[in-house]
Amino acid sequence: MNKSTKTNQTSWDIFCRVVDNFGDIGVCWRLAKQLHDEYALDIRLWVDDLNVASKIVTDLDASLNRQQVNGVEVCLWKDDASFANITPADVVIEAFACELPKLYIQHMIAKKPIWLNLEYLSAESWVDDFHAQSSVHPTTGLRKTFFFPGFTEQTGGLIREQNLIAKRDAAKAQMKRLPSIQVSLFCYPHAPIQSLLEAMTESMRPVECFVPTGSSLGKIAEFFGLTQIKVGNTFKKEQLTLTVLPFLTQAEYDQLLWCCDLNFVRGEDSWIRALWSANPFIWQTYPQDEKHHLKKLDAFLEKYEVQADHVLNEFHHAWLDAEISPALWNKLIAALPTLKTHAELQTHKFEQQADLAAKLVIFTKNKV
Ligand code: TRH
Repeated sequence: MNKSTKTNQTSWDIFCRVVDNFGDIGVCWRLAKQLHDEYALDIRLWVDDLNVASKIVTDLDASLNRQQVNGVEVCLWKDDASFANITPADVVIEAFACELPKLYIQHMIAKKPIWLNLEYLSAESWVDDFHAQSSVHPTTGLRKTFFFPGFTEQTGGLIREQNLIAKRDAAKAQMKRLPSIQVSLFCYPHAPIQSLLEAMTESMRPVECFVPTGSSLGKIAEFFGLTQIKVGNTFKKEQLTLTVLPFLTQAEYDQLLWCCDLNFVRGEDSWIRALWSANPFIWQTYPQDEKHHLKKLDAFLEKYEVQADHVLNEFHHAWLDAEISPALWNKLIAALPTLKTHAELQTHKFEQQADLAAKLVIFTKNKV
């Protein structure tokens, strides 16, 4: 632990509501573990759905209301009444505006912990101004600070464990170059999956596509003229070989991202893991009202220094809002060597900034 990032606020509560899929718990679990591992903090992670959580927190027993997993105390966030005898921690993280239990907030009045709302990640420029702003809670007078992760020094930074880059580089040094293109595919089922697979069959180079099991399997089965496919299945059609993988641990998923020449990712957490892989990736933003996700995409592409006429821009927009043609696929594949150089440069740029956990700890230290 770095001396300058030591904090006296040693007990932290993180509240996580599983809204949808795995991103909410994916981010909260990663952060909880990092705060424990790197800063020796006592972390309680309150989760409202232990069944979903157990997909990410692989050692979790979903039948237990409280348990230690990898040094983090994971607790079921039940009803309000279950917080009657809970003393708040020194720092309280309300992830993604999940709304803390009312009784817990009442206990916070006496304790006055540092109360942070951890926001969703966005590369939009307004984030710089809103990060670390606070407001007074109307009924208790407690101050809540809005902590925005982000891509600039003015924001709360990106989740990145201290040893991640070294681990990635060591793993990459062992990898062999293959004649085919290795692709990982993690996407929402509304993506133009069938057009992508069709384009891959006509690829200028053979493609090996790896799909961790999930909600996109139905469309993939349809593409191969089947009603169902399962983990372990491999299919071949012209230039495309597709294999269905099990749902990986977060650590295994990182390794897949490091191995592949191109990664399709989505949501929030897999997006940033793809960034840290330093390999080219295509990000499918989480769909939002009034197509706000397109603005989020453009804001990111700008921070990632992608010009409007660049194939990465064209491909991202086609993946989000249209279809993938064989010509567009082959244009992307032809550009892979330059895309890789671009990815390495960009990743290196963001690696220079302090990460989210470090910024949270520094913030709490400066508060006392
Ligand atoms: O699953 P996501 O779509 O999650 C979210 C949530 O839907 C959330 O409500 C929304 O607001 C947010 O997106 C933007 O995608 P994400 O964020 O990439 O989370 C997936 C997690 O699953 C991530 O931690 C990586 C992990 N993962 C594995 O551990 N193993 C796997 O095999 C795969 C494919 C992913």
